[in-house]
Amino acid sequence: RQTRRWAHTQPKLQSVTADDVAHFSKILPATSILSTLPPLSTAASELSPFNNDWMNKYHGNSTTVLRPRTTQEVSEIVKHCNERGIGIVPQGGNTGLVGGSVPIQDELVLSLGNMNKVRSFDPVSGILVADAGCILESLSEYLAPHRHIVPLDLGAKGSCQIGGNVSTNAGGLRLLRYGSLHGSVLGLEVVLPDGTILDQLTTLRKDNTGYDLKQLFIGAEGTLGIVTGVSILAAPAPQSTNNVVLALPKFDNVLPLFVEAKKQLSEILSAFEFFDREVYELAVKHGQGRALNEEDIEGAECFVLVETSGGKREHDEEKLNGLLESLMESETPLINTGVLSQSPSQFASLWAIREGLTEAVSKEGKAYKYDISVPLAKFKEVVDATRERLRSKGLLHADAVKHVVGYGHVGDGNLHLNVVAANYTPEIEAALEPFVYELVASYRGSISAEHGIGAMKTHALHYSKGDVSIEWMRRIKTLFDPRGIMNPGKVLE
Ligand code: FAD
Ligand code: 2HG
Ligand code: ZN
Repeated sequence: RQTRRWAHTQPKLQSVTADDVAHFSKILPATSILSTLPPLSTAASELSPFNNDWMNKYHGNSTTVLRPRTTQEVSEIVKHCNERGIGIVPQGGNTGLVGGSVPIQDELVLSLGNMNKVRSFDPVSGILVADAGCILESLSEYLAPHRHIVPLDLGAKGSCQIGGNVSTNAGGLRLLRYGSLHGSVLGLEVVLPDGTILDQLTTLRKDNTGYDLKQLFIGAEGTLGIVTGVSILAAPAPQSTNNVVLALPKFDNVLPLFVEAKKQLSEILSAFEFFDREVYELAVKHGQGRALNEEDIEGAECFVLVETSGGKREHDEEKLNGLLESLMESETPLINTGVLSQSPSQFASLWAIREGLTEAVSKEGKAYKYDISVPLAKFKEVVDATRERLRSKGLLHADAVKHVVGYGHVGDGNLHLNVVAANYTPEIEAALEPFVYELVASYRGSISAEHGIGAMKTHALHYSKGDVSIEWMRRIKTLFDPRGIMNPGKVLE
């Protein structure tokens, strides 16, 4: 059990009973209900994928999972739960990394997976309207023949849902180019905690008619309502994309390289992703992407994946080759080598290394994940300081902490500090927290750049938010959800 703190501070909630299941059976077909309670008596193992998170770090004890197909069904379920005081955990693809998507105790899980239809797409404006349960990758596949792309991409694309992406305000690999979901989401349909349907599913680029309520639900992690529909501005598919993995002799070169890449590639730079040598080795060990040639990466301390996306192949290649040549020919080269993709499969393979880091880390051991914003220049300092901290506590060895690694979205100032341990233990957690949060706060950084607060960081929110901000967050929560049924124990303690 990770935390039960919320139980002391939140309104008392009710467990789901057999009578509730009977009520849900009037709203949903039996095939949309999993419940260990009679009369269904589903085997607990069938609920296991909904009760345990992607890392197998957070474990809930829900007896009942509902899988509605329509917004109306969601509304009726939520209305009943509100009347009865039953806690609800909205669940998308369950790929979240902060324990937000699984129950803390026995809250009901409302899984959006059956709401998976594209509602409309306008190829002229590029506006896509979809059910919240659409899987991100299926939306990309839907848009491809229309020569558009979702303005969001992440390693979990095969499982995560657009509603989950919106609810976590996921950042990912395209943020550098397309900005955050606060900009590209145009409208939302949300079932509020009393069951009311808030229809803000507009398809307007411009709409200044007072408070922009939808923004509250972007990144709310299911604590204010259930997102059932999303209207999002898709981007025209680039005509030409290239990528290159650059091997750097030392971390200090990352920032000058970023400056140079921005200067020379300007409008075609679409990603600038960093990973250190140690995590690269884990990717190779666990089969993520194709290993780079040994001679290409000899002496490399870290790597940067640069992607370009533009409108004309010759123009883009000329710019990228120009950058590589100038980097190699410089008197004090910033890079040792660059591995440039020469085919679509090499392009995919280079991305597979970067996108596969999370999976590689989880295959290697139990990961403590700190998803932080700190000044770019401090990335290495944070990783090194954390490693030293663990060493000084006698915890840096194969039976405790095996690796301390860093990777992430340099272009967005977002470092993923991962501590890979043999097991989750109180000693390791005590060595890391509040140490990491204090370090981040000392740089006036953010304790969550993209994954959210979930159940993991409710107690640490104050490292990034002042008392006044937290108080107003509480007031907003109480205004929307006075009975505290929506994802209890998440975001706010
Ligand atoms: P879930 O995990 O199911 O839920 C996440 C949170 O949103 C929970 O609090 C849940 O209650 C809430 N929620 C879900 N659906 C709804 C809904 N319809 N209405 C209201 N609340 C809802 N994140 C990044 O930001 N950038 C990355 O690059 C990135 N890469 C990842 C790579 C891997 C391999 C993995 C495993 C995760 C990664 N993540 C990344 C984490 C990221 O937060 C999720 O992948 C994704 O955004 C969550 O979507 P989901 O559908 O899985 O949501
Ligand atoms: C990424 O950027 C994701 O790959 C996951 O946000 C980060 O594994 C992590 O900690
Ligand atoms: Zn990330």
